[in-house]
Amino acid sequence: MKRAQESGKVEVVAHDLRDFTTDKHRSTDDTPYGGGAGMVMRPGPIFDAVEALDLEPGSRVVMMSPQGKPFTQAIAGELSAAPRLVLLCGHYEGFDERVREHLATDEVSVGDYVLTGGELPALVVIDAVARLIPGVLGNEGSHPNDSFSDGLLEHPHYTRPPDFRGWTVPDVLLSGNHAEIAKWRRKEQFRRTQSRRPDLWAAFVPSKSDLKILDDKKAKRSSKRERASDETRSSPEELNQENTLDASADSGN
Ligand code: JCQ
Repeated sequence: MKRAQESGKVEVVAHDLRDFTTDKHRSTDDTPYGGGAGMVMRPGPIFDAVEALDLEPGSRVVMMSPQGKPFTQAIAGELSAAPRLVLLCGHYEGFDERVREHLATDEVSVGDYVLTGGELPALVVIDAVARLIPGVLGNEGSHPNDSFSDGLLEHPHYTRPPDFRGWTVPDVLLSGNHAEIAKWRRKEQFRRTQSRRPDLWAAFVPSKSDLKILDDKKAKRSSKRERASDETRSSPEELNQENTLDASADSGN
């Protein structure tokens, strides 16, 4: 991000909503109409701050909020096309509804948890969007190896040494057989995504060559089951060790 800003490809400016207040206490929040606990971000300072930016057409005004639409790689790509992004960082119970209705073009959430303010979510959005700007990542142009570029999680990666404390790199990766390596990696992507992200797996549309690999996996799985039942050692746990928070626990199926 530092280099991106120094290169002039990205400019990040923070604005203080208090600079757009007029009362003695410079308050950006107030009590909610209708009563109840907590405070609400006043609309005046937010509208004044955004209007002072004199935005070009196509700019986006994005509210950071747990009520927003889940922020995804696809949204990052869409936002990266805008001439300017304004990220509204709320605190307290949130924004006056008129900000949502008459100022914001988007409302995004970076996850199902509540933070004290929208600043950290805004940094997440800035980082995800900035790296899509040509010349910001070392890796020019498209990002075909990114997680999510095809809707699947990435395969495992290894580097030297081939044996680290007795934990070895899969033989196929040392084989020099590039077709086998590509197939292994694709299978590992399938395996991880099925196991850890059933939502992504359900939305995944396999290509023709993906279907071949999946068929191959299916055949191997049924012969493995046959061998297992021959030896009467196929507890459900052995065949499905996936119900765990342990990221390394996806089954070999
Ligand atoms: C963003 N996931 C969590 C905190 C209220 C809109 O009002 C509020 C905004 C915040 C900050 O954002 C988050 C968040 N994505 O907490 C409280």
